[in-house]
Amino acid sequence: MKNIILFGAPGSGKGTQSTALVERYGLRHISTGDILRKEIQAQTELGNKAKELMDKGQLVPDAIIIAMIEELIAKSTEVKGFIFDGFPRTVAQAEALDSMLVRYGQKISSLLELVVPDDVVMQRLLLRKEQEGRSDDNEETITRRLQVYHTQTAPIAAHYAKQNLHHSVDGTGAVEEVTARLFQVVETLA
Ligand code: B4P
Repeated sequence: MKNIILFGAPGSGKGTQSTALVERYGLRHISTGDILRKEIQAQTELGNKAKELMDKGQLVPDAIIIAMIEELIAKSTEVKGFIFDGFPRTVAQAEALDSMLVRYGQKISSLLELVVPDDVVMQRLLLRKEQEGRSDDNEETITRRLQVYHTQTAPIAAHYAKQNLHHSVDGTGAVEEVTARLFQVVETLA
């Protein structure tokens, strides 16, 4: 099984590139951002709590996210592997994911980091605000999300580098160019 973490700053192209990876390799896509946005739309208790935090550019508590992922993995039988998009976002989430996978006789195959400078990310997300109107895509919240990324999320790269599972991929340029770079790395994975 291939279990891939697609990693990077907000707006680095995780959601965009997940679609291409899922199509090519038939992996099960798990996007915590998408799951949370569905909860918000359905106005569940979790959704209301998540909206408050997401609109401030903060992370949803680890315990909630970890329980959500555990349930999804338990339900996903007969899959070729997973593509984790936007998860893990803290080292605690990464450690919980590692132990969860061990319980299912699985492990992470690779963490693919999409490297995109902060100013490019800012431009992309402001453009998405115009196109899709996501409430967390305004300048103040994006700045906060980037701070949270650099302090709480970026250390995850070192966690997987220690296991020789970290690969950096240039996330700038056209979507198709980035996809081609990702495919090149995935082809080298066992
Ligand atoms: P996410 O939904 O994960 O949102 P994101 O980080 O902004 O990235 P996304 O995948 O949507 O965007 P993409 O880079 O593809 O998280 C939202 C919030 O949910 C978080 O801030 C947090 O509060 C909460 N949350 C989610 N997961 C959590 C967790 N595990 N723990 C705690 N809290 C969690 O694309 C961005 C834009 O760039 C798009 O418009 C796209 O079209 C464009 N784009 C992509 N590639 C491009 C390219 N090569 N060139 C030009 N534009 C490009």
